[in-house]
Amino acid sequence: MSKVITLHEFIMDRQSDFPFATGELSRLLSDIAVASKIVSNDVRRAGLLENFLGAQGSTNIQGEEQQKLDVIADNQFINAFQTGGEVCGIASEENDDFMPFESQFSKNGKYVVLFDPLDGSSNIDVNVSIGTIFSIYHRKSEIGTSATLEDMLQPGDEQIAAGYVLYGSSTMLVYTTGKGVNGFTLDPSIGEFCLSHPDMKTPEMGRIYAMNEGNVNICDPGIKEYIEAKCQQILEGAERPYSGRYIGSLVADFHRNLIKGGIYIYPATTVDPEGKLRLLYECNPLAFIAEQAGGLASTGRERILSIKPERLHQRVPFFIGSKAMIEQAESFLK
Ligand code: AHM
Ligand code: MG
Repeated sequence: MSKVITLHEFIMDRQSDFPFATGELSRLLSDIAVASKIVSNDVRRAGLLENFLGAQGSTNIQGEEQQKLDVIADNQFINAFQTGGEVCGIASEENDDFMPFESQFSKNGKYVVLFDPLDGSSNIDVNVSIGTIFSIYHRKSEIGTSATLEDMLQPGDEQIAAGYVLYGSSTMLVYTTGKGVNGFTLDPSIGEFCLSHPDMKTPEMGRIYAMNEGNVNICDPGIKEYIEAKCQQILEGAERPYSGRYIGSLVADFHRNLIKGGIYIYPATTVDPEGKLRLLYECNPLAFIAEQAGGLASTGRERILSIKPERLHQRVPFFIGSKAMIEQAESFLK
């Protein structure tokens, strides 16, 4: 029987990949793992707990209705970052503005974290997979001072680490620090994330496409052409067309495609002219993971990780997945 490697052991082993590492990033990743175990527990029991399911009765800055679990998860992660000491401020999809942590303890933190505490919230009440997405940067502002907006608005290429937690049929944490992608499955019997998917690589070409096809007539006609020509035809050498698979939960759709190969598309539409997904909390972290696994992420015209963000809640059109499929889709937009 091979030895079980826990996330904690793995993070500690990998610390030596970074010369002069002080252990703060390792502690921050461990804090995220602990918070996500608590959120996983909440998600697993939500139907049994009072005040866990349903709408909170408030909307976030993007005008979307917040679910109770969105807010519970948001508070759980903020608490982990605020008490950990490695983070000087955060920005979350659920909060209007970024949040500098004002204690001197936190002001001495080196990092900022941008995150979506619970993505796919329309799936919460119907027991379908949801996820947490996070992105970590070195601060730009001086250590010892308050975090600034400039700390938050860094291009995705500057990410130090990024990852997601998928609350699916099992709970998984997948992350990268720019040296490949590794996945860990939560073993509920011991309460530990254990290495289950070492050095994840995504197939160069897949046979799955994921898009809310209700949008196909209100987006760039090139997307409809791509789907009709490349996904819905029996192409030479194949027995059937590609499979359409859309959960409407980005982490779950992305994770499936990462493993099996595929493309995920959320385009700009006449309803959402900039796209729906948020550059800082959703697109950048997943783009970092996709590229580290050999895939690609773009707006259809521009590489996601090269974009210089202008606003905290900026949205972008999003194409992510297997390299050959993204390139093919992009060729229909030119
Ligand atoms: P959320 O952050 O409010 O949960 O919205 C993001 C979600 C993604 O998980 C998913 O891929 C997409 O929105 C689904 O949107 P739609 O229902 O328009 O297809
Ligand atoms: Mg989201």
